[in-house]
Amino acid sequence: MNKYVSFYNKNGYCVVPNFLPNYNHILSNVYRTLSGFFFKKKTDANLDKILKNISRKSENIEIFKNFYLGLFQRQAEIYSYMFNDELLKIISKLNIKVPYIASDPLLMVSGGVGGKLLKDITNSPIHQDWHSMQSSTNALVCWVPLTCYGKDNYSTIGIWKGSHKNGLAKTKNGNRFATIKETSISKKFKYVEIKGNPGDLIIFSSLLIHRTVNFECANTRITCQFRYGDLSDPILLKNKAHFNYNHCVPLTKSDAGHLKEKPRAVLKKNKL
Ligand SMILES: O=C(O)CCC(=O)C(=O)O
Ligand SMILES: [Fe+2]
Repeated sequence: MNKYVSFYNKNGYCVVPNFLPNYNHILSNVYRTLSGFFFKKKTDANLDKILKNISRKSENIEIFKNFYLGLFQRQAEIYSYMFNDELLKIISKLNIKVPYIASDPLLMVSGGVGGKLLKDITNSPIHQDWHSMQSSTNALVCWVPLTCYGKDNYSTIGIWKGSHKNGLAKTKNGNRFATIKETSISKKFKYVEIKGNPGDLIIFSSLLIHRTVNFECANTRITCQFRYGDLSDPILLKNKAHFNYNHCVPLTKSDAGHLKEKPRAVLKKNKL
């Protein structure tokens, strides 16, 4: 473990290979969730095939975007992984003393057919997660790809090694992220694109500068993300216990008038 801690402190990230050997379990649930929702049948077909089938009907594209942002990313099973003992042990070694959940855990689809459907919803520009988390200084992101990343035609993230040490960078407001100009990043920080296998755990500081790296015609990558902050950091009190997370934007324009189908009253009938 110590080698991960010293690598993390120096570089702002570390990779724990093969952290989640049963990643396939989540992955096949994801397939079943998607095909169950759109086709009312559960299949184990591969992700790109399912997504291609979904995109065949043009009306599905909007539904898929809504589904992805509002419901799909919040499947109950993913929440249970936030309390994984091993994960909590590792983040405590990385100096998170009193962990709290700085954002809902997320499933993220990137590249391939999924990336084409979601466009800029899923393509992150150069950023630090701290801007959207506004949590403790030591807050961190655990990233668990359920597919390969950075190889075999799967997208990945590019990071600037050690850039967490410079604190919060200057940004301009983007659509979904506070964005950093590449030219403003010090040349001291070496840029690397990480690659590896499904089930690896990549932990990075919320201050590490990074971005999505997308490959044209790639396969669809899918990643679980867990973000933790530390209640023991005095910065939280200074920020008046502010809680912010605006990454996975919920559906805000709720206009009941657009609903075609309303829940039927079953209460009277069944005398519940
Ligand atoms: O998985 C990715 O492509 C990067 C996502 C990311 O950086 C974020 O959601 O903050
Ligand atoms: Fe990020």
